[in-house]
Amino acid sequence: MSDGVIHVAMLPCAGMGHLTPFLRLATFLLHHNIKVTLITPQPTFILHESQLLSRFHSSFPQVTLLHFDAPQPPPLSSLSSDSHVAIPYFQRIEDVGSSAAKALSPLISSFSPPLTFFVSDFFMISSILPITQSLSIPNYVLFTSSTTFFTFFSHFSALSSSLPSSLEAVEIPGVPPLPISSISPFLLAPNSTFKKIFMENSPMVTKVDGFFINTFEALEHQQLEAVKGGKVLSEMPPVFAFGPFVPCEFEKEGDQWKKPFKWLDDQPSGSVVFANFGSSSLFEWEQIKELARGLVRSGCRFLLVVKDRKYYKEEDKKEESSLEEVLGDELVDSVRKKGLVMKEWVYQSGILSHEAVGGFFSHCGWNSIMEAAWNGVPIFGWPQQGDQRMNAEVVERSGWGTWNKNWGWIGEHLVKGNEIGDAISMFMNDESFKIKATQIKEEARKARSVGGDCEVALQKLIQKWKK
Ligand code: BUP
Repeated sequence: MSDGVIHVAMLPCAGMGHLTPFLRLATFLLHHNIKVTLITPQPTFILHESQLLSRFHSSFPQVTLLHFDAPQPPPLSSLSSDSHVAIPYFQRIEDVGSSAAKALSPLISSFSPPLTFFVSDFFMISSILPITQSLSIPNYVLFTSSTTFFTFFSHFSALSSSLPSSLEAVEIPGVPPLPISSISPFLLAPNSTFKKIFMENSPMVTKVDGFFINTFEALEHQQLEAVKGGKVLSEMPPVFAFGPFVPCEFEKEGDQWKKPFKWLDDQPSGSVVFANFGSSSLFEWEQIKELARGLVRSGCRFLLVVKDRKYYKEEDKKEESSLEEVLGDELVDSVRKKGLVMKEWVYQSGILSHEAVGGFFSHCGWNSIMEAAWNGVPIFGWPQQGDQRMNAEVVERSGWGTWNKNWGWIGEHLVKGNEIGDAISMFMNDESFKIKATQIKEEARKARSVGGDCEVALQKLIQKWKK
């Protein structure tokens, strides 16, 4: 530390689900007078990342933005229809890690003021830690998923040899057994890139200076207690629950974010189910049709955001597919009677805060879950990949949502409209989810209030960094 300035460098991996929580954490640190340098790979994985970064920078010009080059995998839009959408993403994680490992040392050793600490991404611990250690810079890691998934991640290398042959569930000390069916098939496969990333990073958990997790006590008390109390791993470094990360103003995109709000403003309070499934859960057209049929059948008002593989061409303005092309004229007509369908990026955290929204039909990405918690919106989960089934469990266990375990991983089978419609109708009419979601919101706000858990934890760290 120099002249009392606390200086952090932060390095998110790829994807909005990683960049967004890094920027929200950066905002939290900036509000506590911590100097922030942000180091990001170029080009970004999707266009929205670079747009979000530039809006963040306009809001906080005092932040130093640095880039390093990382090879860009083929765009999602170029995938053949039988390739899994996650594969280019796994490749991207690997590429960002190895590029960062080459670029970082000269970048950070000359910083002025020198770095007080570094925050890296949990997918890149093995690439970054040797560098920060060689420069004697404390290395904290932002874990961008649930604590539940963290217990699994930190045990992964020990578990992995027994994973495919395990019976029904995996035992992790101090937390409920984890059903094998909740583990991504890519982590059960013998040679996937995703598994390799986990195998490289999971053993490094005990070597870092601490973990920041976007969660809060009332939501994951048992998991946090098990992690912090050394039950999950006896040599666990300090773990700080800094969530829920609060959505920020700079996340609004130009005037475009206003589009669905005009429609939402005309809907009765709590009547709308908002369906959005993340940036990488790209549905086939057949599934999008069933989804639309299901929402019509549910009888609820709905705001549906759809992204198919062509979405990424659209993003690059290479190709557009109209709603009529995807759904057909007849379905478009019935959809328009009750709903609004958007084929573009929306201001999700803002939509979740709109009073017309009474339920969230979600892929259960962790940021999405935390945004729903922040706004007290019940969740019907349709987890598709990665950590999402474990995240859906967190919601179900705490009583503010549910999910259907038979719907499978993305693309495994077609989920029919009648099943979707009946599930959503039951969900939207269940008052118990609403009551519990309101309590979750109160706890979420308390955790982030002045004198709440986050503030107390950060102040303790600031005292430590100042020494
Ligand atoms: Br899609 C979408 N608008 O239209 P998660 C996402 N988001 O603001 P994960 C938007 O992106 P994947 C959109 O609010 C959240 O902060 C959303 O993170 C925002 O998803 C973030 O929910 C997405 O953690 O999957 O697991 O990273 O990358 O598919 O979104």
